[in-house]
Amino acid sequence: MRACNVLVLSVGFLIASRLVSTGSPWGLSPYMQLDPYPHDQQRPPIAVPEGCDKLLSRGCGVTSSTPPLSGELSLITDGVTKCRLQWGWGMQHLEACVTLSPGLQWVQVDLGEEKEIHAVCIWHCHLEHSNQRAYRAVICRISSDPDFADGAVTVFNNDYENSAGFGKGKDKEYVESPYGRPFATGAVKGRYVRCYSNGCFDGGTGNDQSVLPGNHYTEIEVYGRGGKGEKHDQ
Ligand SMILES: [Ca+2]
Repeated sequence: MRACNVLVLSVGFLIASRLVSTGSPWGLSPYMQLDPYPHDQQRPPIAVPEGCDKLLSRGCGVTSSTPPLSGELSLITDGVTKCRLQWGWGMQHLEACVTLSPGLQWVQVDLGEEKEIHAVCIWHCHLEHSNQRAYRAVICRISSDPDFADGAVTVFNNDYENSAGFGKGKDKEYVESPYGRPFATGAVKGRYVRCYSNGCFDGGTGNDQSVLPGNHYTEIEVYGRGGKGEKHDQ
C-alpha cells in the first residue's frame, strides 16, 4: 500500500459560532446525546491518503425512501449548502432544501460506479436566526447494492436508541451548522451512500423545545479517490 502522504479535506470547518450554550447543551433536550465538541471551534480536519480528497458526488443522482413533500432530489447534490426560509402564498417554506415525510426516511446518492470513499459531509437544514436544531437517528451507510441488502457498511450512526434497527450508534448527536457535519468513513468501497434521519429536535431558546417530525436535506457531499475535486459553494 502506498505510504499515506496525508492531505486534509477542506470540508466542515466550524460548528456554528452563533450558538449559545445554556443549562443543557445548546438549550436542547437533556435527553439528547449531544456532541460535546465546542461549537465555536473548528473541527479537526479529516486526514485522508493522497488523492482521496476528491468530491465524488456533485451532480449525482439521488433517490429517497418516499417522494419528497417539497424540493427536488437533485438539490441534494447541486453544491448549494445553504437552506433558506421564504414567504410565499401567505406561509413560510424552505428553499434549496428537500423535505421528506415524518418518521425514519433516507436519501441515497448514486456515485455512478463503485468508488473508494473516505469522507461524507451532510447538511440537513440550518436556518440563520432560527432555533438550534439537531436531527435524530442520523445514520450513513455505504454499499454497492442499491437495495442495501448485501455488503452494506455503516460509517456513521448516532441512533443511540437503535430506533432504526441498525444497532445502537456510537456517534454523538449534533447541532446543525452552516458548515455541515463531516465525518471520516475509512476507505470504504461502494457506489451508493444512503443517509437516514428520523425528524429533528428544534431546541428554541428556552422551554419552547419541540420535536419536528419532518426530515430535511440540503446537501450531501461524498469524498474519496477519483472525481473532479470540486468544492461546495461556501
Ligand atoms: Ca443543495
